Amino acid sequence: MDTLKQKFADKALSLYTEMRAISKESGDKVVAEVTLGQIMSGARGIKMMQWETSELDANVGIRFRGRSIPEIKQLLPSGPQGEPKPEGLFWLMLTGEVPTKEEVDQLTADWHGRSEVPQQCYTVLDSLPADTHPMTQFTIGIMAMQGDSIFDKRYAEGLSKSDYWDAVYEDSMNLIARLPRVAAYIYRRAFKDGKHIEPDTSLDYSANFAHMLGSDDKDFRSLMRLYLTIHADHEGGNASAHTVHLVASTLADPYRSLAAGMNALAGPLHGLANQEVIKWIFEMIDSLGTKTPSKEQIATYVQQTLDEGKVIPGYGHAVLREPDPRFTSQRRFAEQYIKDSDLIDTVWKIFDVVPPALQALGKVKNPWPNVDAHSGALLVHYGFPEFSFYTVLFGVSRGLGVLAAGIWSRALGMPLERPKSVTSDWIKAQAKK
Ligand code: CMX
Repeated sequence: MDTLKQKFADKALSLYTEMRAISKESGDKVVAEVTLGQIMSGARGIKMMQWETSELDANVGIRFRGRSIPEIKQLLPSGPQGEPKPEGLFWLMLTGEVPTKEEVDQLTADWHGRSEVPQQCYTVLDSLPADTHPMTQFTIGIMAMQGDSIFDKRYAEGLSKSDYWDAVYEDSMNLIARLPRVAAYIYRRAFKDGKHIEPDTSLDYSANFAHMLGSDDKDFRSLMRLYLTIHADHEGGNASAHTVHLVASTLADPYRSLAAGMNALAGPLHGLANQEVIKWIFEMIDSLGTKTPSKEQIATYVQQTLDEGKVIPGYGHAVLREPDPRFTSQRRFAEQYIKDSDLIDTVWKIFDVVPPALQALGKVKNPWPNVDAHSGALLVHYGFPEFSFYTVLFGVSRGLGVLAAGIWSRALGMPLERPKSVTSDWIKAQAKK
């Protein structure tokens, strides 16, 4: 067994035993109450699942195994310019330990060794019109590899419950290794006349992905390291993570559960917001007829968007109540690496204009930017203006978090998820009480 798998197995076994004992001894303990308002507003804040890999604090933002984004940047092994490698984050999420540089290098090599994509995936993708939305291609590409599921095969042969995690681990590692190749294939067929670029396994996970997309710029490689790290996980309740968790709880294999989660990520209120942000900015620039709009012009355009009954993409959050540290880390990256970009200046002006406009509505709980408010402008700067592809980048990263969490779910023996629904009659009756 490789070092990572062995480390995980040791930790998982002891936590499994501990959680079983807690469930037996304290399972009846009341820990929260639920209001009608929470039931009627998308289950906001209701604690109803266990998720090992990260936890979201409304004011601090995401903490991966207790470490905030600034701490992650300090602690994890990094690329040449200091941005953390997502391999290190995956190790941390799975084991709770900060890996050494050697351990991260081993993981990079392991993923390279697993990254061959089966031909049928490319054949299926090639059968789709090249202008099929990249997120649709991505989920189809993932499903086209489902026949390779080790969990599916071993389950059909009669897999013991205690070995579920092992098969899910193998599927998850294979999927994570293959996702950048599938994503790059989709990008090159959709936007670069199908001229594909062979992987370079001398590079780390992120730099190789950047290379296959078509960029060997060292700053873009650093951006990819940061991007793939900060988008990976945002606790379990967000739509993509929760979908993966729910579907996997039926013992659907990681290919099926990840594809389901990617469809959730493709909604404009969730991951697709990263394409919507840049689309909205481009439309604003077109409509105002200037690449350097003033704050006053932006404020007028924001108001017009709100008056049309639309949301301002990249702003607001279901849990966060402060500017998203994932936004802040991208802003710091831009300040460090990018000088004189009209587009990035515009993103910063929007940051000054939108929060007061949303606050003035009197109903928006969080007027601050989320992760999606900045990412597109960075990608455009490095030569990737094809915004319909952006959610695929998010998806490659999200795979790291949800698959790590999925390995934990099977190792801890988590059951089929089945919360209770209620009818409007029940709600009316409760309201009268
Ligand atoms: N622009 C305009 N109105 C907004 C808004 C925004 N950015 N954010 C919230 N509101 C509105 C809501 O639509 C809601 O209006 P109604 O009561 O008329 O339905 C009201 O403010 C209250 O919403 P909330 O409780 O503050 O926010 P929710 O938890 O319901 O929704 C979110 C959160 C993210 C869906 C919402 O803020 C939004 O639509 N943002 C824009 C889309 C976006 O950027 N999504 C990406 C989020 C990050 C991610 O998941 O990837």
